[in-house]
Amino acid sequence: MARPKIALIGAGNIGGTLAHLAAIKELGDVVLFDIADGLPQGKALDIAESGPSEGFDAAMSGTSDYSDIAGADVCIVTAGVARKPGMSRDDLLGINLKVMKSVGEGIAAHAPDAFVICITNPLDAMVWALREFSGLPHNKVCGMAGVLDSARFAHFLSEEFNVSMRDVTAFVLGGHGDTMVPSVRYSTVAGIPLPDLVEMGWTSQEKLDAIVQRTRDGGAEIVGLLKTGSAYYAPATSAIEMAEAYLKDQKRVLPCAAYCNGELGVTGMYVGVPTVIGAGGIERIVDIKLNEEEQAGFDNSVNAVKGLIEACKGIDSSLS
Ligand code: A3D
Repeated sequence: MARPKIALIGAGNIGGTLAHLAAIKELGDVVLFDIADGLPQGKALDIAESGPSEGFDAAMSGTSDYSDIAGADVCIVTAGVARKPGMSRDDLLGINLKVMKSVGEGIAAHAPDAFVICITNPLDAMVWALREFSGLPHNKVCGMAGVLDSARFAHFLSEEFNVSMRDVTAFVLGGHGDTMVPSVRYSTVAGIPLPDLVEMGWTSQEKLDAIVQRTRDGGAEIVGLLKTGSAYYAPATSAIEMAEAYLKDQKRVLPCAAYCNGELGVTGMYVGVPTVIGAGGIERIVDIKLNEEEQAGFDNSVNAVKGLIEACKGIDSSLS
């Protein structure tokens, strides 16, 4: 059977890391696409030359021609611009919306059967726009954010409790922005919910609140340290986890930006919710019940995303 084909639209920091991870994990042959002359070709050749040492079988190529993504099984979209210090994700909206239009049209023309994972910020609005521009089915277009935000939360928790990250399950809902909702009640250490761990004296409520806030600010913390761009190792790893779930029909339960049709009280937009990812794409949204406080935080986050979608419609009249 032929290897799956993975198209990476955007060959910058995340795109290059995605290509390297996809190769090392032998998920399929990789095509890097970018408008920057020589960048996708250069990264593809560099990664291919790591093959003999790493011992992977995966073809690598770089291109600026959409016809080369033809028949891709998975497209991961990072095209656009990233944050610099002092910028919010929302500041990227105008520029990246235009990019989503060209990417959406490129995917629709050449890879209409692909499972599409958007990473470009502001995430929840960009994945909505990308779906609108591409016209692909809603279950085949999603956004990566919840896996990353949950991984950040899990990392901070494992440090606080001094336990293996493998035993921490953390869970972040809502839009990928300052209003995201790290769920304390649904996050556990080996199945023990965080509120129980506070009662058991493993940590204090104050420390837990600080970890929740650090999770919300996780992207900005890295932007502040790097000064030239935003995080890319963990974002790429998170998207590869989602792509692998699709390609191997793993039925993974992963939080991601999915199109809601009434689930969690949301209709007609993308927002971070727990989903099941398998060969059918987003096969299911896990319609969990939130308590009053969680629902208020989630609604606030949904409203922030709605505002961004309205702003997109104001910029591009074809979206209204
Ligand atoms: P960067 O290294 O700048 O790469 C972006 C690439 O996109 C560059 O190589 C550009 O040449 C290319 N590009 C620009 N316009 C187009 C176009 N029209 N078609 C094809 N390629 C184009 O950024 P990055 O890889 O660090 O980040 C990419 C995006 O991901 C940014 O929008 C970030 O804000 C976002 N991001 C999201 C998360 C989430 O968790 C959602 C995390 C980190 C970064």
